[in-house]
Amino acid sequence: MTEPTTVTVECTLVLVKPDGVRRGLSGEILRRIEAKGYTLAAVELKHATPELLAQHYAEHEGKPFYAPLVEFMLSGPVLAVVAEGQGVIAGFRSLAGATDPTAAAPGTIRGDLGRDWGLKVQQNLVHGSDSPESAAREIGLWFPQTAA
Ligand code: IDP
Repeated sequence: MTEPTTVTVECTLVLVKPDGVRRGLSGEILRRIEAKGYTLAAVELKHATPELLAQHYAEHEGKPFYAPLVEFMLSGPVLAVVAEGQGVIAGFRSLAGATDPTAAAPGTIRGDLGRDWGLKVQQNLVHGSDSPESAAREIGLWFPQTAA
C-alpha cells in the first residue's frame, strides 16, 4: 500500500489564557506545540477587549458561563499564537485535552497543568480553534494584519 502524498498544512489559533500567562506556563505550552513538530507562525502578548471577546466567543453568548468567561479573559494578558502544521487544528486540541482540566487525560496540557475545575470553571489554560472555518475567523480577529 502506498502512503498518501498529499500534505495539508494548516494554521490554528492558540490562546494561552490569563491563568496560563499568570502561572508562567506560556513557555511550557509553546514548548509542547513545537515538540509535536508544529511551527510558531506568530506569537504576541495581547490584552483582549470586550469587543474582541464578543466576536471570539459569539457561539457561547447567552450561556450561563459566558459573562464569567469574558470577565476572566479580560483579567490579564493572553498569549495569542498562530501554530502551523499538518493536522494542527485537531492536533492542538488533542494536545490541549478535554475542556474540564479535572477530566482531561494525563499527558495533555490541561490534564498535566490545569487546576481542578471546581474552583474556577473557565480557567483551563488554553484555547484552540475547532475547525478550519473557526481557525480562519479567529486568526483574522486576533491578528487582523494577516487578513487577506
Ligand atoms: P473548548 O475550549 O475546550 O473548545 P468550549 O466548549 O468551546 O471549550 O468552551 C469555551 C470555553 O468556555 C472553555 O474553554 C471554558 O473556558 C469555558 N467553558 C466551557 N464550558 C463551560 C462550563 O460549563 N462552565 C464554565 N466555563 C465553561
